[in-house]
Amino acid sequence: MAQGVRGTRDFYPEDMRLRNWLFDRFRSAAREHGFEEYDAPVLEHEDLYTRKQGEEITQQLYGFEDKGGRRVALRPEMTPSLARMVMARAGALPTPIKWFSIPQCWRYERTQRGRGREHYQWNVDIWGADGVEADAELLSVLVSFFRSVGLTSDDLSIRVSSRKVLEEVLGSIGVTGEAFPAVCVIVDKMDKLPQDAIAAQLSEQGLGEDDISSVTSVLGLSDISQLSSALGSDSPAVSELTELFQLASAYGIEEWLSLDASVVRGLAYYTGPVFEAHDRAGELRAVCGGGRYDRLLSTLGGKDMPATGFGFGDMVIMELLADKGLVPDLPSGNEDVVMSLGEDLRHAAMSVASKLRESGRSVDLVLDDKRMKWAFKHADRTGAQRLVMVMPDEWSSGNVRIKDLDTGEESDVAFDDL
Ligand code: 4HU
Repeated sequence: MAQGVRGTRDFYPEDMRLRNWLFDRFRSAAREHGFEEYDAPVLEHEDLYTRKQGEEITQQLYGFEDKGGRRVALRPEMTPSLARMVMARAGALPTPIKWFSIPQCWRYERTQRGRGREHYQWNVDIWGADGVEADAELLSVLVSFFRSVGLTSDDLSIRVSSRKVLEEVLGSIGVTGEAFPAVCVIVDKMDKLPQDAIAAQLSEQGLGEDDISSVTSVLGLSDISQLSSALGSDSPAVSELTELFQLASAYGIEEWLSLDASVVRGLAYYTGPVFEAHDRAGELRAVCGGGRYDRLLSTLGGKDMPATGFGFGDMVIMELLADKGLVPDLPSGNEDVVMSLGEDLRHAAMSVASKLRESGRSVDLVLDDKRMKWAFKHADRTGAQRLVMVMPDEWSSGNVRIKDLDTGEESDVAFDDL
C-alpha cells in the first residue's frame, strides 16, 4: 500500500520546493511576455485525440471507459484542450490569444519499461497571429526561461526548421494531402527506428527508394544557403526561415538557434515553423518542442485559426540542470521558529506565533516539549532566519528573546512590538 500507481511520482516537500521553483520560472518567462495562465480538466473525451497518423502520443493514450460507459482519456498533451476552449468561444475571444498553462499530462505505454506515465508540461501558445513574428516571440519566451535558470547558449541549442521544407520536397515527388502528416510522423522517427522499418512505412505512403533519398538528403541540411540551393530561392520554406532568423537576431537570441532541416516533430498537426531544444552535449532527449499548427481546428470540426506553441516537460530540464550544477538548494521558507521554555509558557508561545503570523511572517511553532538544542538544530535544518524564545523572566517583563541565526545576535523584543 506504500506504493503509488505504476509510473507516477510523489512530490515530497523537498521535491515540491524544486517543482515550484521550476514552475515559478516557467510562469515568469510567460508573464514577462504578456501571456495569461489558463487550465482545463485532465480528463477529456477520448475522441479529442483520435488522429489516424500513427503518432506515438495517440498510440500511448491513457484511455478507459468511465462508469457511464463513455470513452475518456487522461490528456496526453494540452493543445487539443486549448483548441476545444478556443473553439467554444470562437469569435468572442480578442486575438491574438496568448495563453500558457502547466498541465499534468499522461501516457500509457503498452511496452513495459520503467518509464514514467505522467509529467508536467509547460505549454505556451499564440492563436490568431499568422506571421513568423509569433513563432519568434515563442522562441524569446524559451530563451528568457533558459537564462532565468542560469543556462547559456553553450549548454543548449534550439534547432529550427519548417514543415514547409518537407512539404515542398514531397510536393515535388507528388506526395500531398492525407499522406503529408503521416510522412512527417514517420520522418520524425528516422533516428529512433531501423532504416528498413522506416523505408517500409514510407513505402506504405507511396514513397519509393529514390524519393526516400531525396527526402534524406534535404533533411541533412543545416544552413539557409544549402536549403535555398535545394528548394530554390523562391521557396516559401526558405523565405519563412530566413525571416524567422532575422527576427531572432532582433531579439538578441540568434546564438541560441540553429537551422536543422531534420527537425519535423512527431505531432501530425504542425504546418509551419517547428523547433526543439537539445543539450549541446547531445546526451539527453529533447528539452522541449513546438511549432505552428494553423489547421488543427478544422480537424476538430471548427473553423481554422492560425496558431503556434510549444510544450516543455519538467523532467529532461531537471536532468540538464543537474548535469550543469544548476539545481538550487532551496530552504523550507520558514522564517521564524517559536518555542517556549517550559510547559507554563505554551499559551504564551501560541500568542507570540499568532502575532508574528498576523504580521505576515512564516512561523513554525514548536508543538511539543523539546529542548533548546533540538530547536537550534531544527531551525538550522529548515533554514529559518530567527529563533524566537518565550522564556520565564523575559515573558514576565513582556518580552521574548530573538536570536538572529545568521549573525548569532540575541535581543529582547517586547511582545507589543513583534
Ligand atoms: C508524454 C506525454 C504524456 C506523459 C508523458 Br510522461 N510523456 C510524451 O512526452
